[in-house]
Amino acid sequence: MTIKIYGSFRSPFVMAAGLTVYVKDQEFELLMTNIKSPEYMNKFNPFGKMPSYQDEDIILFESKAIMR
Ligand SMILES: N[C@@H](CCC(=O)N[C@@H](CS)C(=O)NCC(=O)O)C(=O)O
Repeated sequence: MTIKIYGSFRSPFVMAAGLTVYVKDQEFELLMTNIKSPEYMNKFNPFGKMPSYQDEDIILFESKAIMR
């Protein structure tokens, strides 16, 4: 399954997370969603911020955590 990053490259935090995945030669999809929706906040990021990261059942938020 391809890694999914939720957010927009207009955000420097999303760009940093995306670039980190890219330089590690991992394919990823960039997906935009309503980051304030209950579905997003319950599953991906309780703060309603981007980016969030999904690799199968691993879900991360906070760009610095994603980049590590
Ligand atoms: N500490 C967070 C900051 C994320 C953040 O502030 N993202 C902004 C975009 S640059 C955001 O989601 N803003 C929407 C909002 O706060 O409503 C991280 O590093 O991921």
